[in-house]
Amino acid sequence: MIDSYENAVSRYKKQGIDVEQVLSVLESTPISIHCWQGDDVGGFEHSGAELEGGGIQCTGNYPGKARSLAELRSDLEEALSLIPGTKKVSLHASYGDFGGRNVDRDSIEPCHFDSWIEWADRNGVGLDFNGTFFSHPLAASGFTLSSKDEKVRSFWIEHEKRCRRIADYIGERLGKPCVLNTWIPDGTKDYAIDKIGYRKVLKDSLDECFKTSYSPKHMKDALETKLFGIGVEAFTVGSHEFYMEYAARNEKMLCLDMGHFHTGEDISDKLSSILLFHDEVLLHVSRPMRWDSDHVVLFNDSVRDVAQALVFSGKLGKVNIAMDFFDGSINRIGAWSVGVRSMSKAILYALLSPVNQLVNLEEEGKGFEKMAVMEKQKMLPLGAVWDEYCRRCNVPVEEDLIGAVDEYEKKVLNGRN
Ligand code: RNT
Ligand code: ZN
Repeated sequence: MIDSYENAVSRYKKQGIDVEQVLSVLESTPISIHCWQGDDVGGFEHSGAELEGGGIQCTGNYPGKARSLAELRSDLEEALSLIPGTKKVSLHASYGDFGGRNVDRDSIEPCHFDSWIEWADRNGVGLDFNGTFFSHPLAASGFTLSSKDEKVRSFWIEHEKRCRRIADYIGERLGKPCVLNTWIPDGTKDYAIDKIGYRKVLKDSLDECFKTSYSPKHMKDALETKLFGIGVEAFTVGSHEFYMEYAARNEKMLCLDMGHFHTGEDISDKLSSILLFHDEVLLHVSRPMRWDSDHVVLFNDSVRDVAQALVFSGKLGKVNIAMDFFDGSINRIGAWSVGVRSMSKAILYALLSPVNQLVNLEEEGKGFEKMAVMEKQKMLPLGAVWDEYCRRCNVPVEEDLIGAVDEYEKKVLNGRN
């Protein structure tokens, strides 16, 4: 085993790559793991209204779904033990610790997240946060922050303001910035006429929400753009262009979700443009299949291209990498582990690229040679480096992953039905 790692180190060294240094960059690059893969984006509000109001769909009913905060935390701990490197956990507002009480979205408080902060501290992870603008009766009209109904709009403004205060509180208590992502499902199924009207309402709502400023040491706002959703085919208020402009003019971070563009669009290509003008970006790593289907992420070409875009632009440290997928049809801990590990493999692959050599060949106009070097990289022993990384991080190597997930299923998940 060690032999094959040493052999890999010397093969990469010949390409001018220092594998040890690559592993230390990889290990210190945080990946934010979304809590919502554990319970199919249900949340634990006990309001009985979880499924009303739409906005998000998760399909599949594989047994063993987390039914409480305690179960979700136990599942997350298991997933954390299978994923190498520095980790954060991304929470939705609907996952607060409400102690069995009905706490509506316009009444959530920082104290509802105290037990998560303590949990995160114990588990050595940071926390990120998300406002929950879906699965609620006041989201049923298809509009939240862009609603023309003042009652609906002010309810969601209050929610967003509270989310910002909570994110600030989390970041301050954990001593690491908490990224607050805002995604709203607003839009229409069929052609909308007053598009500019809805967008003006959204702009005004955001202006109102962002009146309070918080230290970026504690919290950072991100705005997630989207093309369309099921039931919102014709018009999405918070489109890519809308948020590009809003974020640029108001110094907010953009959130790019890999499932939120036309299927033929190259997400990786967007990053170097955005990162030239924005200091940071939030990435939602996902695997869209024909639409924004949120399939479990794999180490496929588009994820590899995204990782390379970050490394090639020298902006890896400026990108908040977060996962966003949910599959209820397979073992959910397995989904987390494969999905997050795939992103980590992609970053490793990108870090092992001979960037300087490739840039030189490009500048010399040596197109064939550049292509040949990129193809050669595909044949180098990436797997041996990955295995060694997993061993050092004390997580299962590929061969042992299924066994570890199965064991937890037998020991814990099967007892839930
Ligand atoms: C929806 C967005 C959003 C959600 C999560 C649950 O299309 O991608 O990020 O998936 O907030
Ligand atoms: Zn997303």
